[in-house]
Amino acid sequence: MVNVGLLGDISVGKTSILRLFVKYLNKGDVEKVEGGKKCTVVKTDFSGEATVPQGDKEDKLNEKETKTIHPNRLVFREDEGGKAHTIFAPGGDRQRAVVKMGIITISRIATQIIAVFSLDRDMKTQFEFFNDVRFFPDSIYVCLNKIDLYKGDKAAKLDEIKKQIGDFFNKRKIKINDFFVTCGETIDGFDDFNNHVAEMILKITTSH
Ligand SMILES: Nc1nc2c(ncn2[C@@H]2O[C@H](COP(=O)(O)OP(=O)(O)OP(=O)(O)O)[C@@H](O)[C@H]2O)c(=O)[nH]1
Ligand SMILES: [Mg+2]
Repeated sequence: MVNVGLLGDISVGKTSILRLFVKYLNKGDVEKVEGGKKCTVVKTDFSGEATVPQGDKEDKLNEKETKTIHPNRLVFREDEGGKAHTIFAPGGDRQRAVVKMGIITISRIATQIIAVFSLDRDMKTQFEFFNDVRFFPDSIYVCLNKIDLYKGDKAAKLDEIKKQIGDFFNKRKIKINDFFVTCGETIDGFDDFNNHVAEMILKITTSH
């Protein structure tokens, strides 16, 4: 049994990634991806998702409809062998005490961490989020999300961003096991990057 925590700054796409994986499980698509296998949803809990009040939409990051207050959760089972795994996706708005409590709780109980970054905005504030997280395993996984919104010379710039992230965590004596480049929304032409979401979660849960 693996407990995975999806951690990252506000609106990087943690909940979208979890919802997309649930869709892959429900539609049986999880068998079709690289390293795919038959798995079944045991339980989902997205009740910690709250509608963003109009008044809170003053900045660009809050233009979305919902934000996570209490951690979202998925429990699924590998059909063969019957192992169950739990994925937690707490909110990213660490200025709110109740959200921050979720982040701290999940960072303590997760045996594997996926640090999620969005490729559509500055890395600095996204790093600041992780300065507040005190409990980390010795090694983590990194997800670079919103590849569809990433402009510019992809290969070269992605290497530079991976290096920055590696340096940031290595300074804290945290090793990076692997990077995954994903798209958390279903957008034409980005199916492969949707698949990467399922491949990432399967790889992390079924390899431990
Ligand atoms: N274009 C694009 N949009 C995405 C992608 N992933 C997520 N989004 C959008 O980004 C916004 C934020 O997504 P969420 O999944 O709520 O982000 P979050 O990290 O869970 O946010 P908090 O829990 O509130 O911190 C939503 O409007 C999503 O539709 C992606 O890969 N590409
Ligand atoms: Mg969320």
